[in-house]
Amino acid sequence: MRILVLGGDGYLGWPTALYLSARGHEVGVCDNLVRRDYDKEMGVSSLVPIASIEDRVAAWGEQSGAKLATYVGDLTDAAFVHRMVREFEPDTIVHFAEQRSAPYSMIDQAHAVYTQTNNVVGNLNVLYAIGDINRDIHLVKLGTMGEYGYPNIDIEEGWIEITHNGRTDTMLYPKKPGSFYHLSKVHDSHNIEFACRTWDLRATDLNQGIVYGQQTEETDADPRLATRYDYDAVFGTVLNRFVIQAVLGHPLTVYGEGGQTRGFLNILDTIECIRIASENPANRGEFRVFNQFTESFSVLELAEAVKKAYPGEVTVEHTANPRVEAEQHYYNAKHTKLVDLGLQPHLLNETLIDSLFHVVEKHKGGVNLDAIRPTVQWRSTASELSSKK
Ligand code: NAD
Ligand code: USQ
Repeated sequence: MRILVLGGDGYLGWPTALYLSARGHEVGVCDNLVRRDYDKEMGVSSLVPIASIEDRVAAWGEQSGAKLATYVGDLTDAAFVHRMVREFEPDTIVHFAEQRSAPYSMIDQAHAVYTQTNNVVGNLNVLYAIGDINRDIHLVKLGTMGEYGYPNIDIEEGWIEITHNGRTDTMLYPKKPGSFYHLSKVHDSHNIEFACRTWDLRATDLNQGIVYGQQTEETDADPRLATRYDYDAVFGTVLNRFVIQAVLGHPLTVYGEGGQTRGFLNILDTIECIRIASENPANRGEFRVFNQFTESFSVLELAEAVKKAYPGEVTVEHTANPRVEAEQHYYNAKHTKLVDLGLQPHLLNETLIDSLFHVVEKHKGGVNLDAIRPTVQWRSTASELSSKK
């Protein structure tokens, strides 16, 4: 298949592009490299150094003999997106290319507006390009489990049958997300469902849980092929952060009670889920939703797992929760559709946590300790206008 990976320079997009290329697909990568700018803005960099996109692509050519078509450009530029889709002629577009940090979207008004504009407009431009150029293209879109929020009922895979006043219909599952970032994904899902219904497009929305891990067979083959590892309070995700905190002797930063329960998956399962979704496309007109995670844990359970796996002393600290979220709640989310299509999950175990300790040991010299504690407060409405009358 010809597969265009949008966000192909990111934490997940890059290893996915290599994985699909290694399996014989013709792969193109698109990215505007803005993730590298967020690092500068935050005063941090990936724990594991990453090569430039040119060096990455060249290294993959040497390693595999495969050429990755590269498009450096911004999805919010509609003309660029149309040009790229016409030129590459994809069968599948895998769309990772969004601002993906919840704390970043909650910094202040400007960051919230940027996040929603970047994500919603970029996704709309992709939908219009598919609608105009070739409606057979399958869109595989990265959504998030946080779109659903944490309701006191079971979470279905995208759709729910509702009986109300004696009448029954199948509706999109109600959404109650917890940040302006997560909300941008809800807006995307609604736009995609509308486009499938109206223009007869085919799409798979992957409501992905929190990803951990850093190494894949392909990224391990050469240091220039490595993917990012984020540990700071804005872009680092919880398990990756706890691992680095343990190695640095920093207390594990559990927000509040730590009873927040989330779905998780190994990066090895992310790349395989994308392969499965791509090779088994949705039907024309179908808006298909898969919940893409393999296990759920509370934040405190993760902290205990890291503490148990680490050979040295580890302390767990309950810091005031900067977010507005339920710290104790019911959580039962379905996740059978990817398994039905053949996913064989890599579950979290001490060996995996141990391999992450090794990655961190090797690179810990570059850590900015000031970036570990959370600074973004959900309750704040900071804005450039705050100080003006
Ligand atoms: P990332 O920030 O590392 O990668 C996203 C890439 O998209 C970056 O390289 C960035 O430069 C690019 N990008 C952003 N806006 C763009 C634009 N307008 N035009 C072109 N390129 C643009 O993020 P990631 O962790 O790899 O996540 C990828 C996707 O998966 C995101 O959509 C995210 O919401 C979703 N997701 C991630 C996780 C996780 O735990 N990392 C979990 C669930 C869902
Ligand atoms: N948390 C802590 N301590 C920390 C960091 C986080 O207790 O040091 C808690 C948070 O309060 C939250 C949970 O851990 O309850 C998860 O936080 P996170 O930063 O790991 O994940 P989140 O903000 O939800 O976002 C990440 C990705 C995002 C993706 C989402 C999947 O950054 O792109 O969409 O995971 S999900 O959570 O399923 O929506």
